[in-house]
Amino acid sequence: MGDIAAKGAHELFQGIVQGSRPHLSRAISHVENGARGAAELLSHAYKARKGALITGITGSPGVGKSTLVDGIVRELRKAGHTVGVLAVDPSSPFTGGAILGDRVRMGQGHALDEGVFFRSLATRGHLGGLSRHTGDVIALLDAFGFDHIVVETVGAGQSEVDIMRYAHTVVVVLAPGLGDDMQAIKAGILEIGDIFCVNKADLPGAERTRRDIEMMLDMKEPAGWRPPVTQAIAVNGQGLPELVSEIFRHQSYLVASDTLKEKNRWSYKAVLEEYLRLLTVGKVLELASRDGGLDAALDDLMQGKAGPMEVALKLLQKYWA
Ligand SMILES: Nc1nc2c(ncn2[C@@H]2O[C@H](COP(=O)(O)OP(=O)(O)O)[C@@H](O)[C@H]2O)c(=O)[nH]1
Ligand SMILES: [Mg+2]
Repeated sequence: MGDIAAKGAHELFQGIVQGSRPHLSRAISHVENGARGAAELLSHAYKARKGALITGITGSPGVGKSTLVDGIVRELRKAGHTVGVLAVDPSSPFTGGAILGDRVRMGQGHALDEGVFFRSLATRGHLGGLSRHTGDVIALLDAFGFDHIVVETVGAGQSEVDIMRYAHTVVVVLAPGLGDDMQAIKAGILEIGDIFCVNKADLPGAERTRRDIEMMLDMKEPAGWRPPVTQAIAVNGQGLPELVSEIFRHQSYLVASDTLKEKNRWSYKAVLEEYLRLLTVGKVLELASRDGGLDAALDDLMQGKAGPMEVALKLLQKYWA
């Protein structure tokens, strides 16, 4: 866990706005490791955000998200846009490190392209699939000046809801023949998708899956935006131009309907919630575990001397000022 002094933070920030990728990489590492000085760096970065369009890609493991992201990046590059890609990986419960597969495999085809930047974040066991630092790293990428930011996240319950708060456009990826996916849809994925993509359309059942989603969308109250259901074969790039054109169409819709601002405000609320949690819960837990206060509180609970509300209030009074 390195420290960056105020001067270091400023220098890193200068490097970022001047387009230095090594500076960007280092800044992300500092943020990920919670280095001292990261708060100052981030404060610069948030103020210098340039307004990248942010697309979230979510869905069950194995549906082809990473492969699709690769194709999306290719299409965005063809259209002349620069892209920052953030893959939020499930962390191993033993080491807390990101699973290496995606880190190595993703982005290989773009290794020499200056207009693309790939990075994975470990989730570090944070509840939901998103790293606690996702919002901060998005701000760094935005300050760097990418036109688009694409975030891939594991589709595991709460994470879909979390990513929705940082993304302007959420693409829910499904694959044919996965009963689980239909379960997931019932569990709320339907609510968060701005675009649905049935990937692996080379496998049997894709059309059926597409129709199932359309039917479920039919049952919803019509709102301003009807999520399109696209099909793709990510491994050979089929359907990718259509998917990317739907992403563009959704982003134009957000601007035209004036909901982009609303979305940005909502995503700042998510960021603020993270910071408030860090300053309150994080601070109390850290201080109380240093001087035995946490152990004492747990003893009280274990021995039935006090209820959780009492104990929590006491901890707040003692450690949070
Ligand atoms: N048949 C088929 N396989 C695909 C397709 N897209 C991805 N895959 C494969 O599905 C597996 C999982 O892909 P990956 O992109 O890692 O999925 P993720 O876990 O959702 O990121 C890999 O072996 C891919 O090669 C597709 O369109 N058709
Ligand atoms: Mg993946």
